[in-house]
Amino acid sequence: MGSDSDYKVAVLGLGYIGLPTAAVIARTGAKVLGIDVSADVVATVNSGKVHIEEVDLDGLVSGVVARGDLRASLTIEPADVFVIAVPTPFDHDHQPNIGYVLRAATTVAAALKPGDLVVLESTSPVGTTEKVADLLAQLRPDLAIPGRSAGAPDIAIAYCPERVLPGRILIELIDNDRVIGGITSRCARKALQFYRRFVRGACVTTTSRAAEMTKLTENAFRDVNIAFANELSVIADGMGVDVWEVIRLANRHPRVNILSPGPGVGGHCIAVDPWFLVAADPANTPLIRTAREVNDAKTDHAIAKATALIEATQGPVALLGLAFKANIDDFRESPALKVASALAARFGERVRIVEPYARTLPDTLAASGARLIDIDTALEGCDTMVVLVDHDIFRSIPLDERAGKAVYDTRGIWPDQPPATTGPQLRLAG
Ligand code: SAJ
Repeated sequence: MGSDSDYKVAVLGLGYIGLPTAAVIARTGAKVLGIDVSADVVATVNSGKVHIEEVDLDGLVSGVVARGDLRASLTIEPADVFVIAVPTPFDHDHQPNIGYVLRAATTVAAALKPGDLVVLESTSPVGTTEKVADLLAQLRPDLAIPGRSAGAPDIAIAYCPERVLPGRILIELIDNDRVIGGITSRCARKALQFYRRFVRGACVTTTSRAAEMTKLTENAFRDVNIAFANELSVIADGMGVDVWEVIRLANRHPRVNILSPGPGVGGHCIAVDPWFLVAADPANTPLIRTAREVNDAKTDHAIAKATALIEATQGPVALLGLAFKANIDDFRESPALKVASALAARFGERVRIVEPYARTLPDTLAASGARLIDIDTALEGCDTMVVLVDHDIFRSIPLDERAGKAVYDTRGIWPDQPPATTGPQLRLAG
């Protein structure tokens, strides 16, 4: 392996996972090459800047680029380890699309040499790492591919899912346990040596198929549990019971731990990955599929409730938050954005958006007449409020500043909010 500065790692895909991963590995002193298909991303990283917001990532990237340990490029170069961290979206019919993974593997094939390790980190349907091995075997018949050629393999191939939480990526990249699945156990051991260089959490080895399914299972577990909370919120709403109080009380049971209802599930992982399990075995995934449907339906429920509130009130309405979850600037697959778009399309200029993590409104929202304002202007000028995201800045607003307002709080951040005094009977929870 040589000294650290001879150790070369190529990371394919400089997105939310690839860029932090590349920077963390570069911090260990290895020479890291980040590959991306976007010339803008490559130029940004090479200038020591970042194109995504993540706590502390800007300082880390500027440091490792300045030291010459991280460099970005549009083209592949030889390396000891190739880490694939590209998107795996689903198509319109919820079928997983591994096209980017296979394209990245094709890129890697051109640079492979005996002794190299290829690791797939992208969330993938079970069996994808084996497809990568098949593709490499086809493209590089000169190399002995593990599980595909007789005799000692020339390279190692493994799957190691990322598990980091946006907003805590740099911490969780180091501290979380990692599941490392090899095409063979030798491959898993090779990959284990690589991850031990920068991971403080435990690294556990298994097969590539088990590791792939583990990743999908983790996100499906969370989706099913959020669906339970969302279903409860709708039932409680119909019964006139405060769901947040019920959950707080039920969670006092030593073996009950209910998650939080909200306006639906967003982001690029939990709302997507369970479909990979459903697509693989539609007949045996009624629970996982239903959870997805319950969480998507909760967004429609939130739109209907907010619509009823806004129709029953007058004047400007403040919608608090657009991000897919608290304290981040990521609006991908955001249920808050979906609710805001539906309300802005219907109520146009009455709608004011408060989103401290946005500098401007997305075009469709702006075109409908909605305006971006700050939280103080909203508190002064809006008697109707819909809480869509539980950003800390909203949570910390004391009761005396929101007393007398008509509020629909989809996140339960203001448990002390009294019922609205004007208009029809307005319920707060759900
Ligand atoms: N949400 C609720 N109620 C809750 C918890 C979350 O409505 O009680 C909503 C959030 O508001 C958000 C969505 O669910 O819209 C997802 O947020 P999240 O914080 O649960 O998860 P992500 O998407 O930010 O990150 C998840 C994590 N997976 C798990 O916790 C099992 C993370 O560890 C993964 O690395 C990431 O998916 C991924 O990349 O797969």
